[in-house]
Amino acid sequence: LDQTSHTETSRDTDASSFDSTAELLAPLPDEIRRHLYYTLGIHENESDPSYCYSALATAVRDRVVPYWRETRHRFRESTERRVHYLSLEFLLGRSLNNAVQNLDLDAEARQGLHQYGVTLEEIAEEEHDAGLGNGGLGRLAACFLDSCANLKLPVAGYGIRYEFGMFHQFIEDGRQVEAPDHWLRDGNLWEIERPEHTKTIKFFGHTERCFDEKGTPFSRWVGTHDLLAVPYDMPIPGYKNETVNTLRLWKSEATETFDLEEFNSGNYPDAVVQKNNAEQISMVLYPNDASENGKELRLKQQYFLVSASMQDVLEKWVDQYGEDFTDFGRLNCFQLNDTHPACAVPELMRLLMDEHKVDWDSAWQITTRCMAYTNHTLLPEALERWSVALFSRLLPRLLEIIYEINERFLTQVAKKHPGDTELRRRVSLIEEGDQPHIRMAYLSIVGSFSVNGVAALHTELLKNGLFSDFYRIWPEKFNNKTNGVTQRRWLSHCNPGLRNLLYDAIGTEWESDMQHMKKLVPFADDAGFRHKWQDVKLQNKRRLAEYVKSHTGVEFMESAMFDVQVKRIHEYKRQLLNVLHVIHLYDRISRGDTKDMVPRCVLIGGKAAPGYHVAKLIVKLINNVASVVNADPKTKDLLRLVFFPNYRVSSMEIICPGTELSEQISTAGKEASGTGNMKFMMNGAVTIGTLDGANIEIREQAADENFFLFGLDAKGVVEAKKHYDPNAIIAGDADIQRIMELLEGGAFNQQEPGIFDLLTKGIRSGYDQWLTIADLRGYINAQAEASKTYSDQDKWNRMSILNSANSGWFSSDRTIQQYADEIWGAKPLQDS
Ligand code: B1N
Repeated sequence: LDQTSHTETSRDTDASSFDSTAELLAPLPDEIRRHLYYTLGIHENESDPSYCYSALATAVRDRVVPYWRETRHRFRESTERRVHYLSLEFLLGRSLNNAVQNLDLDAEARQGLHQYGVTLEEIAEEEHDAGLGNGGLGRLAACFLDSCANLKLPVAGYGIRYEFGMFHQFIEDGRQVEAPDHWLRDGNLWEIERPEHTKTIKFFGHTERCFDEKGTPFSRWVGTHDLLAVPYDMPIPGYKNETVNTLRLWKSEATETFDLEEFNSGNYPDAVVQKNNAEQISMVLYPNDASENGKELRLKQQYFLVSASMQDVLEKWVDQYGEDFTDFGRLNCFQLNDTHPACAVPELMRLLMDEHKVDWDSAWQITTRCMAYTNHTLLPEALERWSVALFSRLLPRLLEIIYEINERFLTQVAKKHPGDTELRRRVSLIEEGDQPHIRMAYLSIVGSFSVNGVAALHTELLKNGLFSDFYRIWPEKFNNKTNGVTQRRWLSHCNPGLRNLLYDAIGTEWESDMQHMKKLVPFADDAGFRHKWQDVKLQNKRRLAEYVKSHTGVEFMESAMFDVQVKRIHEYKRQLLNVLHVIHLYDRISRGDTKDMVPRCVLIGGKAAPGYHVAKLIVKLINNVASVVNADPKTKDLLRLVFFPNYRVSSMEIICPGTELSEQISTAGKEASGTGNMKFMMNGAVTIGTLDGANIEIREQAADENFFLFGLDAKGVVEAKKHYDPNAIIAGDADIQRIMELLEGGAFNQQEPGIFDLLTKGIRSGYDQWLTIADLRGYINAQAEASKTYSDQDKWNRMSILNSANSGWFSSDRTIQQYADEIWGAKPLQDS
């Protein structure tokens, strides 16, 4: 035992019976005052919202800490299986309200703030979003941690403490402009630095072949450039259950000896620059959602996270069990959030063999017993491949191990399928060619005991498409875990009006067990209840309209249907299809075809990857169409379009409660799951969507008549591509023809001719991968159906209630229970 872990252990043992510290704390209002005075040094009458935020957050954190220490103690003492969720992204959003809600401190917090003349809502706005993720994949990791804590599961998250999270999006002249997101500028009250658990990470250098006393050969990785990984822990409080789990985020720093040579040679400035190089690794989140980037720094980030986290887990193991790794695989599980942490496979092999003298066969047995891989995308451009050349320079020892894994795997394949060299070429971990590449997905499959997709359709497409060779080799590895979202943030917290209505109607159990939402079904037939339901929606629409007005200047009419599409901007998600429909409505209004037209307010929001030119052009188009539509007096009371800037977790908390129609219109077979679709459903929005990702399951749960379906299915898409002729469809459909005439005639870019040609040419191309025109007629018709339904408000409210009532399946508690039962074999931590 080294000194630090020893003291750590004995300190924890001392604290075994639940701590009296909690009882030392005064009532929350007094604690807020105390922190204002003593922690912040502020006089009562100098307090402003930002001081109040700090005082309340610190007081709430003090309440979290004893549970946190207690949970960590139980985690360390437990002899059950532990799970480590490895992810390059955790899109947490804000923490204050989450902690207040989960520790049941709402009333006390409001009472405490009262004397300073601020509300909880106002001061919550002071907190910067923790935007350490791009979109669905990162937010899923955050929802999963919340559910693990709710279920008292022994799960720790491991990620990177990016200095800069997801960029801030401004719109200038209709175009996206990026600005850095320095979320840590005002400090982060929700983290505790743990320098005593710092790890050393190696890069570069080379390997040497050596022999031990018995003459057995082994490899040594030498001549490396080392840097430090310093952990910062964030608390993940469970819902009113005295459990607080940990998210450990690593920050990179230079070692003290890092620059010794430079210093000694008198090159002080260069030495300081070297230090900066080390700190670069955790500097910024790569803003590419579901697209490849292949940059050296990104691979460094991946290995940095993986190596620090694996060392951390192994160190705790050795503390508890010594150098005997027999049960390591049985008692540990690493869930890989996509292939981004796939280096975990060779890194665990390396640590076991090189640092702990475990032989290859035992190390491989242990590794494949504890790795589990989740795939999140079928898009070819998002499948990670790293060039062998880069890998051999940066991580030479890992490359050696990957080659050996591959050789043994291919030998095994050859034995099973003798003579099938084509199969061996297809499944090889190395893609051969001028520049050979490592296929990270294949490495993850070979090294894991479980491979899962994130929605039923997605998993089927993995088994029978992308990974079919591997499915034939190991059918037992493959399984589905349909995504979910936490109802604590995405219903209870963000929609207090609906929460209170639900409390009155069906009680409170749904907050920790969403199966209870089913009790709401009979209320759909209760006219009085439907009325209350509609009233809550109206209040939420007003809140959203104010939010839109203050951020864009555009007025939403409260009686209009609120039609929303918020998600990353990507061609496959087809924001373009949405715009084409808006242009269609605008065209009808222009022609005076407004009989029975249902007023609509359309909101589109999301970020485009900075290097994704077409996505950025789509943003510009949305803004230009919005300018023309909103400025035309004829659209008054009938149609509004806005592009909502800087869409993020905290904006979704206001957007989803006020949404009536949820746009989930990706080309079938392309959206692995989607999770925004689930948040909208919980909040009573009705979906207009394709048979893609989790939409299919949403429609099954809500029933067909409560979902507006259109478009080709995944099979139909493959079929249609063989003879796709968009120009023929356009020519044969007068509405679509007029849409294209408006677009191509420059109606939305009079001052900037030609700027949208790339988009219109794409739409007209027989090679348009996203089949925009193929689905447009169906989409327009489904939209008309939605409008018609909306004009019967009673019918609409029924659909809305039934969507919410049947959304229980999409709780991440259900998803996590399935991970725990079917993959991890994890059980709740026992109360002490
Ligand atoms: O993961 C979500 C799914 O609900 C979405 O359908 C899916 O698109 C999303 C590389 C990704 N897949 N792949 C990514 C993110 C960042 C990156 O650098 C790929 N994100 C998804 C949750 O399952």
